Order: sequence, then structure tokens, then C-alpha cells
Amino acid sequence: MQYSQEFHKKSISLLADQLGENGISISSLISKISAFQIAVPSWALGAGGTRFGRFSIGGEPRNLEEKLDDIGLLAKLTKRTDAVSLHIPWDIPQDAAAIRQKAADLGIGFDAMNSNTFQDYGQALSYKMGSLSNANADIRKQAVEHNLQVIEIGKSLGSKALTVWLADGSNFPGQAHFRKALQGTSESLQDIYAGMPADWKLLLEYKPYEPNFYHTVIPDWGTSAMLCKQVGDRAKVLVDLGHHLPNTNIEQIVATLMHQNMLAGFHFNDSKFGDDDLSTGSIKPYQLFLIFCELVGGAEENAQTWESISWMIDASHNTKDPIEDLVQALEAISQAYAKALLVDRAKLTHCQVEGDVVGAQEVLQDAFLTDVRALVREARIQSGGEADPLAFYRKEKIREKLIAQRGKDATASGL
Ligand code: LRH
Ligand code: MN
Repeated sequence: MQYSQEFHKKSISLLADQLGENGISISSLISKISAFQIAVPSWALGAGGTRFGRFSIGGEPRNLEEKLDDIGLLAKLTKRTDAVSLHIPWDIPQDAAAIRQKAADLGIGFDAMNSNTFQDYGQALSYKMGSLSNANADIRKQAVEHNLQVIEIGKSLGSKALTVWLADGSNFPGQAHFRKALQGTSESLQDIYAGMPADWKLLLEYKPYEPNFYHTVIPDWGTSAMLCKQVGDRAKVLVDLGHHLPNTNIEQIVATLMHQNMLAGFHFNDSKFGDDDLSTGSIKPYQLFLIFCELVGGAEENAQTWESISWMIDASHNTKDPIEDLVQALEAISQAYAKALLVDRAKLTHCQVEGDVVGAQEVLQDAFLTDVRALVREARIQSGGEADPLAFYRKEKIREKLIAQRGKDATASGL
């Protein structure tokens, strides 16, 4: 829908009147939406592809510096991201101080560092049969050392968190010893945690399957939470929206983790079937809204502080321009948050206490069906961002300029 300043002003004043009637000040919403920044993964700036092939976009970043340039552009256009999440060894900085300065000049910092013990990239011992859970103690030790190296790189860039996702598991019954694999993982994570600075946090990501298809050592939130409690109180559970079996109630998982102050943060994306890594909010926008309802409620009711939660996108692009996809994802996340802020929580609580099931649904859907696009746009404009980043990106022919500068094919992403 084409944006016009006149239409925008009308929609904002209409929304302000509507919200004013419910005692909601539009300026408090705008400041909350403006303050809500989401980190972008370094590996989402190129065409990810699947095992069936990869179709390059052209103009993709060829190195870490160009990845930072693209995230700097996203930050400038949307004002919704202020940090990058790096993946090691895909993003090893040649000169950490120079990379840190370049990022600072672009107004971005370094969110959680991601270790990688799910590929072989020339290390001495293979991770084919697992890493932190491997039956071979030398391989577990090598994987621990890799994570400690990732922490050292993170410290040199100013990051304060380590994300661990393990592909570890098995494809056939009998292949793995479930309990020994868990014990090995727990001991390895304790060694990594012991090597983490006191002001760092460990985000432990779970995933039910892929690349292993019979069992995964950390398949669900419960196993991740159990391991985190064995490791330390700065270790918490990372929720990747794509890492759930079909029809899982993810908003309930979020509430359960906040109830224990065990929610580390998110890898935002969307999916229809498996870990499809599609654009956030493109398939199940109501689920994303319900997740933000639990987040806003959990913070307001002091289950867990908003500041303690990390916000990152984790997506992979095969048919969209990565920068356009990330603009859409940042917009969808901001809209879900804005709609969740509109929920009349007192009225919802009253319905829950009175058993007014219909009333409760009306409260939620009244917020979800409120058009907040003008609100999110106003917050972006007030933050100095583009009123319509996608239209600007296309009008300025930025992809064409990137192709002219970087060429049609080269890509530096590890996936
Ligand atoms: C695993 C995962 C993990 C990353 C990888 C790129 O599916 O979600 O967060 O390391 O994608
Ligand atoms: Mn992820």
C-alpha cells in the first residue's frame, strides 16, 4: 500500500483518538516501539539456499565488512536494529579493533556470538558423530575449546553472550547412548560456562530434529532448561520459533520459561512445516502476536524483566532479496509488539477470573485487529528512519548498486 504523508497524519490522529478513549497514550507506545531493537544475524544477508540448491541474489556481502555495511543500511532505513549476531568460524574478524570501530561508525554493536560445532571446517577431529555430547572425550574437549575461542573473539568485539546450538544426535536407534550424551553435554557446557566472563550469558538453543532425524540431544525447551540449571543461573533457554514440532503452543513455552526466569531470548522466523526459516510473521502472524502478549504480560507482572531477554532474527532466504526480507521481518516483529501493547490487560484478567471465554478472545482480537502500521511508521520517522524503507530501497535501486559494486555471485555466508 503506497504511503502518503497526508494519509499517515490522518491515520495517526485517528489511532491516537481511538487509543485515547482506552486511556492509552500514543507517545508512550512510540517510545517503547522505538526502544525495541532486534539483532540481525550475519548469515542472513546472502541467499542461504537449501540442500537442493542455492540461487544467488547478486551483490551479496563477500566479507564481514560488507555484512556490517548491509546491517548498517538496515539500521539506517528501519531504526529497528542496532546489533549483529556473528557466527564463528564464518565471521572470524581479521582485525577485531577495526571491525569494532567500523560497526560503531555504522551505529551497530555485537549481540550474541554463535559457536559452530555442527560442521567440519578443518579442525583436527570431526564433529560427524557429535560435539559436546560426543562419546569421544577428545572431541568434546575440542568443541569446548572452540566455544572458549568464540568467547575470546566476542570479548574483543564487545559482545556479552554466547549462543550454543548443537546438531548433536543420531539417525538410528542404538547409534547413541542417550544418557551418556546428555551427561557429556552437561559437563562440556559447565566447562564453557566456567570460561565465560561473569557479565556474559549463555543462550542454549533447542531443536527437535535436523540434521539428525532419530534423536537430538537438546530437542526441546525442557531439556535445554534442565541443562541450563545444571550449568548456572546465567544460562537460559533460547527459543527459535522454527524449532518446534507442528502445532506446538510456543506462547505457552514462552510463559513457562518466563515463569522460571529462564527465557534467554529469541531467534525470530516463521515456518509452515519444519525449520523453514521463513520471514517472521509471514505465515503465522497471530502466533507471533500471542507470543508478544506473553512477553508483555510476563514483564508487566514481573515474571522476568524485558531487559534480560535477547531479540534476534534467524532466517535464511532463497527467493527474496535478503535486505527486503529483513525489512519485512523487522516490521512484522515491531507490529506484533505494538499490537500486544494494546491489549487491555485489566479487562483480560477480569474475563479470565470470571471465566468469560468469549470476552477474553474479544480483548485479544481487538488488539490484534487494530491497524498499527501508522504507529510503527511514526516511531520509525521519529527515530530518523525512512517512512517506507522498502519503497526507498527500491526507488534508490540499492540492490542494483550492490551488484555493480560486488558482482553477481560472490557470497561470504557460511550456510
Ligand atoms: C539451527 C540454527 C542455529 C544457527 C543456525 C544457522 O537451525 O537455528 O541458530 O546456528 O540455524
Ligand atoms: Mn536459530
